Amino acid sequence: MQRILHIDMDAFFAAIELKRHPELIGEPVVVGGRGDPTKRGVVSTASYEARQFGIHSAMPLRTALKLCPQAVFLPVDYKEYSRVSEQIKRILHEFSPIMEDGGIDEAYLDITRVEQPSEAIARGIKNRIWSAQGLTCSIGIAPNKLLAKIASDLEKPDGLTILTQEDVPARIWPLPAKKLYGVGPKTDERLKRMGIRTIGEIASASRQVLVSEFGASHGNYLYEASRGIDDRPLVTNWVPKSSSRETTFEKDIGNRQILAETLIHLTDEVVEEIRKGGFESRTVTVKVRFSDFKTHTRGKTLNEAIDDAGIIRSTALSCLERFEFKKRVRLIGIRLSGLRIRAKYR
Ligand code: TTP
Ligand code: MG
Repeated sequence: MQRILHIDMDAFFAAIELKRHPELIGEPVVVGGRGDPTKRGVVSTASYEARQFGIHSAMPLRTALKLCPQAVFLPVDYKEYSRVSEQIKRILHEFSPIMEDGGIDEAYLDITRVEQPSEAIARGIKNRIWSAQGLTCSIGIAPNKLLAKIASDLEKPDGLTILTQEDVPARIWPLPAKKLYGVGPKTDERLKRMGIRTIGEIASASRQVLVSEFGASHGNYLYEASRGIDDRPLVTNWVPKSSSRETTFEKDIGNRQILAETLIHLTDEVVEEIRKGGFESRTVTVKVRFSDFKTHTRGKTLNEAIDDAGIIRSTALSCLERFEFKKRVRLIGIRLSGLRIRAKYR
């Protein structure tokens, strides 16, 4: 039996903003556009406090302002949210390398072969994300992607829901039809006209009726999905943007041998990191900060991605050769980028 975990961060953009503005914790907070509710723009997300006023994603900021004039409006800082997202994905990837990136704040992990009970894995993930990022998430674990995603949404925020196939009638069937992946507004409308409002009511329709109404492909899908049946595999598409290490010397260094040895040491660490993740890299970049704080990089892109420590070491050393060492060095670093999933894991 497969075990699929779906994770979705709670009020993601708003939660990140609250870390920067802790004085706003408990207030209705809306993140959207440039943060000016009198200007054009839509709500990206709202804190759970703001949601109580009826504010939700994709609503015009002006409407949100009318619903809750005392709400605090903040601009979208997509760069920061992507950075945090990347950190979270790195954490998740350590729990299982079979991971599908589901968007900025969600992912699926195949934990079938992780030797721990489901609940312990979920608690472990929640604790790691909380201590590393100060953010809460909701996790669903189920025999497939379809049920795992529904499960992660059932007890938001800070939820943890484990579903088995046997839970489908009690936990899934009472839900509105639109909670089923693949039931958009159009399908939902047509279902309503057929007198079908819940997932359970879809499940009680015959395959024949669903196929004649929605066509073979979508009709058969609805028939099976409403029973919690889903055999879509995970698409292991996530790769970190890069892996890097750097170190600042206690005293500025002029000795080339020490620089080379330090670089090799850092290189071995990043190579170990990408190998552990099952990745390989095409681009090696060495960074040097001189005693006057001027920072320069030298890089090389290889013809193909590799994870061979020897070749990456010699590439890094050849990059180091290309600096002019007129001044002493304060910091040295290495970055491996152009990462991809190693052939044998694809
Ligand atoms: P969601 O996971 O849908 O929402 P959320 O994380 O804010 O809240 P929840 O606790 O219900 O999961 O989306 C993740 C982020 O994506 C959200 O913080 C902002 C962004 N987003 C938009 O910018 N526009 C949208 O319409 C939606 C739905 C999300
Ligand atoms: Mg979310």
